[in-house]
Amino acid sequence: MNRKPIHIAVTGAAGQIGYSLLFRIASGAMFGPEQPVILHLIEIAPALKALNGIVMELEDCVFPLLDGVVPTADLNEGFKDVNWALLVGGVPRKAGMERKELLGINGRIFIGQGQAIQKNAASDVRILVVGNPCNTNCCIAMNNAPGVPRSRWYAMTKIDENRAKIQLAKKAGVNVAAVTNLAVWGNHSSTMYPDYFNAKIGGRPVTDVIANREWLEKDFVATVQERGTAIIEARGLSSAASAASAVVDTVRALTTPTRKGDWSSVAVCSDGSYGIEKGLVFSYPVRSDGRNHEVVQGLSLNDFSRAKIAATENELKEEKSLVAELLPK
Ligand code: NAX
Repeated sequence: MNRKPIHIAVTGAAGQIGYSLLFRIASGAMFGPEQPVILHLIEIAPALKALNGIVMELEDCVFPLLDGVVPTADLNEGFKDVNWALLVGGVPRKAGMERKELLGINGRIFIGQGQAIQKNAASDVRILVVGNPCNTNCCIAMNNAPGVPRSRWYAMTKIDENRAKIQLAKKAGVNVAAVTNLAVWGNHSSTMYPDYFNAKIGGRPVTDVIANREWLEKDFVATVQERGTAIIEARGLSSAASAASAVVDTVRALTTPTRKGDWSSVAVCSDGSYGIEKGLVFSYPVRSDGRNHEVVQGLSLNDFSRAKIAATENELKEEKSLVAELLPK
């Protein structure tokens, strides 16, 4: 094991997602069993005490792949020489807080983080934004770091893909691994569209295996869109372990070659593919060669899919206009 360690920054490291995510990264789940890692754990000052407890627990796990931990509230130190930045931290929406207010509060956080990444990170840095509203937060950070290529910025919708896959697998009575080609389009919000129309089960179109259009268009789409809320209602807390698992899945999907004929969902900066406004951070079906990604082109979309995709694009346009003052001209 003489590989150079990968430096990974995680913001909001003392939060609930952080508590699941850090241990999976340190165990080798993200970059494989041969790859040492150094974790840069970024928090706000009041959370440093709790973060220190997590550092102690990381030490006590004696992970052989964990080559170092940098706990800090200083963005310059936290993002210094990092190869990956996982931007998880943010302020949760409080009772009575308007969406616009949340966009403004969290949006400002992502200005400083984008600037600090540009100033300090390694030249090959890639960034995955998880903290909500993650597409628009990613758009803000990306626009405040013009020196980092736009192809390196991602926002997480893999959790929605995973939620969609398990619903289809359960309905068809198959193992979830049989479900492939599940694209999530648009915003990571209740408007995102899990595309059953292009998805496959055991290599066959979902619409052949589950010949129940009404279930697919209504129950399935609504269940996936509202899964986060259902988990909050049941658990009293938002999804954290499944979110951390989806972060691991996203980074693996981007750093390993995609299986032939399949794809994975992640939000990237739109280049206008499928007629989506350029510059929006929009979830697409994406393939990777292990280093670079490309948006899968030429998928057919029925009228139902087109209407859903237009709705989620409109929401993203509206979010972007609400934070226009945070985007440098
Ligand atoms: P928690 O509230 O448990 O943790 C958030 C952490 O961020 C806290 O420890 C807080 O101190 C820290 N923080 C706040 N401002 C910060 C700043 N400026 N710099 C660094 N750290 C800061 O939330 P958790 O459940 O861990 O969720 C984190 C974020 O993920 C939330 O925004 C949540 O909405 C979002 N999610 C996104 C998902 C996605 O698929 N994109 C799914 C899961 C999750 O809901």
